[in-house]
Amino acid sequence: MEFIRPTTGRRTRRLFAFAAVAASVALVASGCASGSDVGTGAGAEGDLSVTFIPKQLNNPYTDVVLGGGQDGATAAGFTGIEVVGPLEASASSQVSFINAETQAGTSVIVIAANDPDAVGPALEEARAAGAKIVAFDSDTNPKYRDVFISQVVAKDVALIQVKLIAEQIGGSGEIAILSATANATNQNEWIKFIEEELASNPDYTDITLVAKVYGDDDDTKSFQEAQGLLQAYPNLKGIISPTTVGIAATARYLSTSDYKGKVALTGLGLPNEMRPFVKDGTVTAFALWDPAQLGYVAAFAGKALADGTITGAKGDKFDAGDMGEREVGADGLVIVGPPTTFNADNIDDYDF
Ligand code: RAM
Repeated sequence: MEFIRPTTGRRTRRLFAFAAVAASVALVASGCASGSDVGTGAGAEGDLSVTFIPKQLNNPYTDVVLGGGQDGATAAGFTGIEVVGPLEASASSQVSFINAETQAGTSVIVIAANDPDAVGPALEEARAAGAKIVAFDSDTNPKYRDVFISQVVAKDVALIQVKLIAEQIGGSGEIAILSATANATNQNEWIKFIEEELASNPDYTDITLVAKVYGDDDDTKSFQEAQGLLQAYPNLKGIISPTTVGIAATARYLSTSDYKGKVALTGLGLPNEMRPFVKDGTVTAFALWDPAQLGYVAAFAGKALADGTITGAKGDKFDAGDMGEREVGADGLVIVGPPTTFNADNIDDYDF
């Protein structure tokens, strides 16, 4: 299987990458366990292997991230490339997959943590066996990984969502957050910054956050949580859902309810999933980054760690192929790119 490099502005190539990976992940999900070897196979002396462990496999966002990841891993020169992971994003669901990689002697594990600490002991064992650990999307406790590849500056993710909801509700009223799982590092960091911004920015004095609920990145549960919010808070004016699963499920609920066009919805969504809800007036604007780039840069970071050209120290620089040279910041943090806001004017320019 070939993977096409994510190149900003070349939408058709990206669509192809997404379709290819969606097919591979579908194979994984319907196969016996939750894994697939999509590379040329490791084994020969000196070969480097990488395994991606996303939060969960049955998530369209994950498919796009892994498309970039597998493409980046191929371009970086890994000879064994695998994707394994749980079908739901519970805290300890990734431990058995990490243990299997330790047993297999995998060179690099790239993981989006469902819980910052639950994966810790297993990752420590993997490291003791020689593996390099790249966290991406959702960080582990920093002591358990070499670098964290973050899609954007965490605070910027929070600020853009607060700004969008404030605009959409006219600057005052009750809002709620519909998140993914309660343990997810990325979600909790964004929510912390959202709460801080609401509390400290005078522009948002008249906005009240009344509830935080968790759809667990499960479509049905997210849909039900959205429904529950609207019933429990009759004065609710807006919902922020910083998860692609949550925002799509909430939009689906709103779109056929009396709340359509009356209760605002923003957050982080995939343009292809959100397009119908932007076109039908359920959603005005939402944000995201390019998920394929996240996986792509993570693969190159893993290669640089495995080669020993970086250790994850501040100031380390590594080549990230089409994404250019990247620098490691404080606490092993690597930032990929800026967030984009999608609305009726630009959504048709994106295909992921
Ligand atoms: C969901 C997941 C993921 C997050 C995106 C925005 O798919 O929770 O971790 O980064 O949304």
